[in-house]
Amino acid sequence: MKFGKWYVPMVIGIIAGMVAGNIVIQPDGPAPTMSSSQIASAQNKAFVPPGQHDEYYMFSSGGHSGQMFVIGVPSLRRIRTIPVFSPDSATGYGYDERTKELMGGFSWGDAHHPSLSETNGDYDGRFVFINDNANNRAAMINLKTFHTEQIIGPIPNIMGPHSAVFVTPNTEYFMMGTRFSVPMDGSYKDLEQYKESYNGALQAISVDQETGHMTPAWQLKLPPWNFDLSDAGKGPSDGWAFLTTYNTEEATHLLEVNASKNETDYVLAINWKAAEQAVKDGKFEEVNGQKVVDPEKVPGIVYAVPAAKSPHGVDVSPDGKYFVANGKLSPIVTAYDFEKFKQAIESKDFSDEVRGIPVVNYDSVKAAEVEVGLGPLHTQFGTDGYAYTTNFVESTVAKWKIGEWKVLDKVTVHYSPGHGSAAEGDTVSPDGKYFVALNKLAKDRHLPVGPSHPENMQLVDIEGDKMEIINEAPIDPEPHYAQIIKADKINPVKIYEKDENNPDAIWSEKDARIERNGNKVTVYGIAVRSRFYPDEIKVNEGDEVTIHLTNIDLDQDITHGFGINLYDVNFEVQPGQTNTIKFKADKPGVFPFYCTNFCSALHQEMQGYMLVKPKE
Ligand code: RUQ
Ligand code: CUA
Repeated sequence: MKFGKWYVPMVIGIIAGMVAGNIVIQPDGPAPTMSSSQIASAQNKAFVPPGQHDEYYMFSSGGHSGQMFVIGVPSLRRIRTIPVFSPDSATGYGYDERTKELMGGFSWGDAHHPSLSETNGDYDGRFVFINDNANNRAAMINLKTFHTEQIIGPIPNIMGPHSAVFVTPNTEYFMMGTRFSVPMDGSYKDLEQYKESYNGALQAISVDQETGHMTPAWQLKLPPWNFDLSDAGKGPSDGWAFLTTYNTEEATHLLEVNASKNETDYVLAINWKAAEQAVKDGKFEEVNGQKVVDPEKVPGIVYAVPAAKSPHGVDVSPDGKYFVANGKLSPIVTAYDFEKFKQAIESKDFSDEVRGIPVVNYDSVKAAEVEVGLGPLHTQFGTDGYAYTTNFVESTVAKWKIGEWKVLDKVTVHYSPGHGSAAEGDTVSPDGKYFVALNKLAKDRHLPVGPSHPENMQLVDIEGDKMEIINEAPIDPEPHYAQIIKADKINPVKIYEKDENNPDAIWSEKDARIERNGNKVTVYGIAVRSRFYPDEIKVNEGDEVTIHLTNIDLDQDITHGFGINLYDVNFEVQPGQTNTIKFKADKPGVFPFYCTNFCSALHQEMQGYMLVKPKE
């Protein structure tokens, strides 16, 4: 393969840029970046008047907050935070029994890439999935309720599933590639044994089409490299997944230098239908209860395609004909022609083999190298083959076009964009119109709030020839990726259906009661504007208390909370919902409980007493 030598000095500059950033903070706030006519036009396009709804939902990862943010586009208003991997005292997430169990003993997660469910390659508005890079988990949020319904993991044999989650076009699976390599069986091995005893992995998760429930399906054993991002093929490339690699140097220390030595790393192209078949044919090994396929022993599943220098994102074009690797340490985006890739593997047009994986001849499959700018990380698509790449180092978004393979426009963003998200921009039919740059640094863009600043989202109008920034908003750490879906594709329920079969629920105050069985006390309670039944709960010190609470206000947005003073207990019941909390009455005394969620003019009266009788 021939990557020109011209970019080598640039790479050194890029590495320096990655470290230092290229931003000078203005002591008195930012220099004006818009003229008054630009401001007027931006106001027209991005303003959503009070009482009107946004045209799109954006589902954004909350990064190491562990949560998911729901944001309106174009207003960029944050509408909701959905608790996923971290507790949320406001909603009682992580406190009530259901969500405590979901969290599985962890108190945080590192959410990176949301993925909306798809039908025929288009978002269908049923579910959204997200990975936890820290604890090898994935979560499913049901978009009927906007509640996290399932979390799976920690999944054995994988470590740091960063290149996740990206659903296949009919949500059959999503794939999770690992950022870290470890001894796959979970054993202890010294780092000196890295090359022989450590491995990366790809985890396929299958999805139940009715419920959205996730099941670990199979795993691929991969070389001890770092796998960064992935994307699923579509159309002609359906059945394939693409995965970027870095640290093919297999370094274990000072990766900043030692993982940047090779001129090329790879995109791995994975024939997941072949992997599925291998599992059906029994060509796997069972490791910690997981089905592990070793591509060295089962050829035809994994191929490597050279890519310039530690590529970051990999993105499949809407028509599925190209996959593009974003250079990160090289100022190019490389587009590969999927048809040529298939021909190359059929005719065994390989230039090399690495760890038993055939390396496809770069020049045979490359469609183009697009010089997009410094530090390209991710690409999203618009209509008619337009593509938008975020350049981290130079703080720009570059617009280019499939087929023309050259930059047509650039807009400066503030500052250092990671991912970008275009309206339905990774589906088979992107909408164009909006692109949100998810900038890692805000620096001087908002009122200063101490040494650390929020992240910064900027809305770019991509309808015309020239891109234009028309809105921006600060956001808590940390949107990695986000997906933007047309609002009318999502139809949330207004209340929880009354579930007469739930043994924990009661629907009339006449059924409210406290049952005792030895030292176990069970409360069947009701929350209704503006009282609790019962409003006196008398227990003995040391009792195990279970409270089932049903909100019988079948009325949209009338949520009640239930907090007990000094008992570290708070949870909520949404309209029609039954929730359960368990705790030990280990402190004797008198403890008021009260509704924590403002629900009516008599909300302040919505209270009661828990009396904990001391041990004799
Ligand atoms: S990564 S800034 Cu966690 Cu998605 Cu590219
Ligand atoms: Cu119920 Cu406030």
